[in-house]
Amino acid sequence: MIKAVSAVILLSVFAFASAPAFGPYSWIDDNGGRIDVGYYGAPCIVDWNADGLKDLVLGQFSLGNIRFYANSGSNDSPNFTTYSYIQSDGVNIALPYG
Ligand SMILES: [Ca+2]
Repeated sequence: MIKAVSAVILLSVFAFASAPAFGPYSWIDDNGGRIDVGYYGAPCIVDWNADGLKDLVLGQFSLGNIRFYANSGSNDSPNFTTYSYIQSDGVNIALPYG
């Protein structure tokens, strides 16, 4: 039994052992201007509104708010025009900062 568990763990390690590959960085723009949240920006690419397009969810240091940029382009060529703050019960979610 111990050998079987060890084999499963070892196979799991090999299945996820490949290193991530990163390309060169690029700036993300909205309405032709560079998105800038100051410092300590925390971006996440996720289909937040479940429309099949990957959106940008971006934590910002200032006020600890979280921006949501809906993707109006495609997954291969995303387009972000404006943002709204993610809210809960009509209130902007704010995480501790500073
Ligand atoms: Ca989406």
